[in-house]
Amino acid sequence: MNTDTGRFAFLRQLMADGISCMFGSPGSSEENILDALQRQEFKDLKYYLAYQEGTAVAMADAYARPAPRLMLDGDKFAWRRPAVVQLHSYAGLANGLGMMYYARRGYTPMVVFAGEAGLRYEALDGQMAADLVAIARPFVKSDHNGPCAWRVVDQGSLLRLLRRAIKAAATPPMGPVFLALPMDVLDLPNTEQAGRSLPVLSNVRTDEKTIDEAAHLLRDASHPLILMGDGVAASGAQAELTEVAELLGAVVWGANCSEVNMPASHPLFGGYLGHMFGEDSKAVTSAADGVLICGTTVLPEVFPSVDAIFKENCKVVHFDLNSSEIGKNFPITLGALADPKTALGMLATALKNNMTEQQIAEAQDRRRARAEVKASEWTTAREKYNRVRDQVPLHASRFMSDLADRLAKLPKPALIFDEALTHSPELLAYLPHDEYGTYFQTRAGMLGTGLPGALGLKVAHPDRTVFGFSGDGSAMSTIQALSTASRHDIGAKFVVCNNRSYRILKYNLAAYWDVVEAADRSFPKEFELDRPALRFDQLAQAQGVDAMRVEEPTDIAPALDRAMADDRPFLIDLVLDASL
Ligand SMILES: Cc1ncc(C[n+]2csc(CCOP(=O)(O)OP(=O)(O)O)c2C)c(N)n1
Ligand SMILES: [Mg+2]
Repeated sequence: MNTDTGRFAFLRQLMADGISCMFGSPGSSEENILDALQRQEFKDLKYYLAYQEGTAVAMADAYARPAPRLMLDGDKFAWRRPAVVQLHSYAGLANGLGMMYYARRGYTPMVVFAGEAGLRYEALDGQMAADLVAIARPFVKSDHNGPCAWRVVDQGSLLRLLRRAIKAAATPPMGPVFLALPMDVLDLPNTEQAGRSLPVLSNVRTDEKTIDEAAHLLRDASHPLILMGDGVAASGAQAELTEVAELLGAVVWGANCSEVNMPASHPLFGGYLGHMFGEDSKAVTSAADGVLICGTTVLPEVFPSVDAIFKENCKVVHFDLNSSEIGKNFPITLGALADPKTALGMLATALKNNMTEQQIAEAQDRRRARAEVKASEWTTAREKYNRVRDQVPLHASRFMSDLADRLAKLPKPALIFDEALTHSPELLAYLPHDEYGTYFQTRAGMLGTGLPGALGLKVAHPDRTVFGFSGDGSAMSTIQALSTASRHDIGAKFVVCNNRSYRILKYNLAAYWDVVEAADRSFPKEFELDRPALRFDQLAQAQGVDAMRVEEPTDIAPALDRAMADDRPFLIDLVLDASL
């Protein structure tokens, strides 16, 4: 067999870039690649089979999010390898699009490719013929030249385009990119040399004058605020952000924030602004007179505020690697294209050099006051949770508290994927995420990320304990991820928060009723998931994943014993109180 054709070159290029696995769901138009993958030469390139495309992309997203920067032989600097996803023609690609959007909003480095029957069939409009690049375009990362989606039409440019895809995905601001691969192009001889792709070094530095101006604007604020997002984690700038917050005595709120961008236990971490209502966020943003925005979009709710979110004369500074987010929706005072890590480090130095004694004292007072507020909020919450400790149906806080006791005994913090949705506040209360790269939330309003998300994290960190939380509604949309877990023996632990409803939709509708002053306030029956009564333990067992149902406080310990006993996948069907 001629192993010098494109399909082999394609896989060699992935290996030359240090890519060690891909996630996918194959079809006939990718069969030549799957066939090539069987060769001994590619034994270190592992293929994780997903049973639906959404789960493939969501797994890949979670796999890539905690990926470290790697400096392999031949690299000029350390960079994050993108996750690779194989989808099937238009049908598989279309199924994966929602999760690609989700990856884009989180700056996940990802190369998605799909096969086509072949260029020779172009005029025949055969079954499955579709313009894959056009389908992918709205869902991939864009750079100055437009959406990063390409089709390989000549065998001489297969590796050129693959390396371009890898480069684009891995160059900050990172994101998913797409490549269409006609089968016949991959079956032609390929003489391109596989070699290391070259992402663009993007530790963009802004000048001292701009930093000094930012320091000047911010140090004068008496109510400083920081809005942060996943661009901070992508740049590895958490320590620098925390230092700036401490210097300013500024409360930090997450916006489009689904990772550990700052330790959650820190007195100055305020929480998340939420992804639904701009008016809720405005209560926080409009109280500030000096705002630093870093690594995020302002503001990303489903129903954002159309009117000004900052008060008049508020000084607003924005540092970002994504220039299109700077000053996008609301006017700012100063904005600069800058890598968050570098800019925040420089800003911390400028603040240390320039803050007056009085400004330092005031910042410390704000920090102390905030610590007291946070401690008292936690005392109130704990009292509330203690009152419902033994109730049946279970309150989520009881399970989270018992789980936190177990996880505290681990030598290294567990990794958590949080799609607990309406039960996420209880999770966050008992399992505050402090270590960078240990906590990941769903984002961009995407449903169904919890189960595949736990899998992606466990593939990335096989040596760590991984817990993935999902709502019951959410779990139903990607339940087949459990088959991937048992097939590949990926030892993630899953917790389905089974409240027999789309509970979040009820909260959101109640908020809408307030806006429209509705008289009739009964919830649509479509928000109830009680018929059929879903047994997630049985759905897991049917896919080869061991499981237990937890209904009462006394069920929790045996379930956690089983979950923690070995490194095999395990699911807990957690039956919870559904009241609002
Ligand atoms: C792919 C997708 N489908 C539908 C929705 C709309 N949606 C958002 S939250 C939600 C219900 C979530 O229910 P569940 O997972 O049970 O969590 P709970 O609200 O009960 O905590 C739905 C249907 C969405 N955001 N994304
Ligand atoms: Mg639910």
